[in-house]
Amino acid sequence: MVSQETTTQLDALVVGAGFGGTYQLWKLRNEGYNVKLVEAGKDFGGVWHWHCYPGARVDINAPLYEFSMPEIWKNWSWTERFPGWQELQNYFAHVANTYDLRKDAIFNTSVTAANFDDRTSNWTVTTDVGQTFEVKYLLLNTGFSAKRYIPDFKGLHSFKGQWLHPSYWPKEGLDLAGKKVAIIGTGSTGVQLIQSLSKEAGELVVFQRTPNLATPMRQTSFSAEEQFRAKTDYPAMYEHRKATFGGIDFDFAPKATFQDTPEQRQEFYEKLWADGSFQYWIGTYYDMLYDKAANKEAYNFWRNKTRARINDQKLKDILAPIEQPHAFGCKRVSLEKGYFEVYNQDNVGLVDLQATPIEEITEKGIKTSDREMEFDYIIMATGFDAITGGIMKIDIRGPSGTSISEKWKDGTATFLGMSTEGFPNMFFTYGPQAPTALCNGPVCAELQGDWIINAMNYMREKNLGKIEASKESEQAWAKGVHDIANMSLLPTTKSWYMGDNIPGKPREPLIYLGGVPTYHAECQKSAESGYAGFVLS
Ligand code: N01
Repeated sequence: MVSQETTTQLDALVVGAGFGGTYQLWKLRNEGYNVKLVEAGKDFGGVWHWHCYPGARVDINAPLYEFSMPEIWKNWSWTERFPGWQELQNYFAHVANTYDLRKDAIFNTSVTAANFDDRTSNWTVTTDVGQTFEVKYLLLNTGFSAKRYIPDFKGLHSFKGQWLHPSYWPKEGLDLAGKKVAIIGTGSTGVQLIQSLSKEAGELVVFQRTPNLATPMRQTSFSAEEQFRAKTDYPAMYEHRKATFGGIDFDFAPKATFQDTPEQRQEFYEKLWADGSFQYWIGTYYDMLYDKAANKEAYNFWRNKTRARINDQKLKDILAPIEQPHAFGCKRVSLEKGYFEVYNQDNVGLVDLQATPIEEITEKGIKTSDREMEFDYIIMATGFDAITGGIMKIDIRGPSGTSISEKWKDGTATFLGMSTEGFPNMFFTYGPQAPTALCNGPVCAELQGDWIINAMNYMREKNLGKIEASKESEQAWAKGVHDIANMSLLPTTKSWYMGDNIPGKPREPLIYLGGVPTYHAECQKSAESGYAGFVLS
């Protein structure tokens, strides 16, 4: 029995203060719900609260990467096409101040457990600082990178220097001048850090397991005047981004790779290369993610461009091998600024972990199969238990007592990538079996947030107590997600999109590959037919 004195009663509890949670807190309050938000960090920002390592910046261009509410964008302008973490934190502060959101946010607090009581149709939610909430709706906005991943390296804790995961970078920074620094991992975080730390560290050694097929970021500065002039077009831009595959401002080209002659293809790739950003892969031929030969063409173009930037023959073969290492676009393509030129510097070294794997971390540094190297710092840019980790690390139990971790231990099952059978009145955003990491964050935060809140409004209007995905709808949705992924090259590549990066995690497509418009249409289809696929009572 929950004690009334120590329990806060709410209509909804929002977990997480990134784009998803921020949007829901604002919107739920507007719709008259009694709501609070709980966040592990000190403020709004989500990944941008945590990811403040040197060089951290978004790789979706402004002003696409922002909310569509006029009172926010009319009073905000960006200084760069790809803003850095400080500017993104300032943006979240602007949103929080505009709507006075902090009065309903509880920071420095993590949700540890949630149990559903079938008699009351409420969730009892507890936190690591001892608060208890009794809420009708549990809204998880934990994002895809809430659970850090540190490989279980033998001897890690014996290291006498300092090791850290980049999402715990000290706010005051690290003084790396003259220091020997190791970075393990060359994902998006690794690439950004390597670019920055190569300018600071005395010596930087990169430990690469898989090359990052990164493309150039065409960064530019923005003036407030330019943006002010463009603002009349913003409402149309927000509508248009919802109609594109990735929630951005362009789409796949409406032609297949081999419809063009080799000369036309080269010209097309050159145009995308000069244009930069994501365009190189989402904007390329529509068959690039589905056809092996088409994908290889794209890789070969990337490889030739990239090898020309690296001086040393051996380094060329490790960073941009002649043989295609994996399908282009099926592992996150990062945007880089001078990343490959970094390896031409005298203070930067590269260890190919495929040839000489790490055997252990020693007191002094890192021992691979052929030598031991000494370091002052080891940076673990080794990623996250992506997409599902943030949800599964909470002990969430539905009416049967089964936990979400037990339910998903052999693979995820969701309906519309926002709900799962056996867990009534619980919704999640930016989670498994939704466009998630292939969707521009604020776009999916708004689409999914609107859909969830409309469902809650429907429940309120009809005076209903419980909404839960049915087993059948969940099975059909999972099958659809798998079928689309199996048509693509995604399963041919080891990546966190497939759960490959965490030992023991089931291998499955964690992302809905049908694109934002199709996803949105599926969600609307259910809503417009009285939430078909859900059991309402
Ligand atoms: O993590 P990752 P991340 N031994 O999982 C390597 C977003 N993001 O933090 O590829 C040796 O991508 C691993 O090697 P491999 C973005 O969506 C965006 O970099 O598995 N190495 C890989 O190189 C991104 O995708 C931005 O062979 C090991 C690296 O560690 C997501 O966050 C910036 C290892 C992990 O790469 C995660 O990116 C930053 C081991 N045991 C992040 N285990 C923007 O630009 C792992 N690795 C917006």
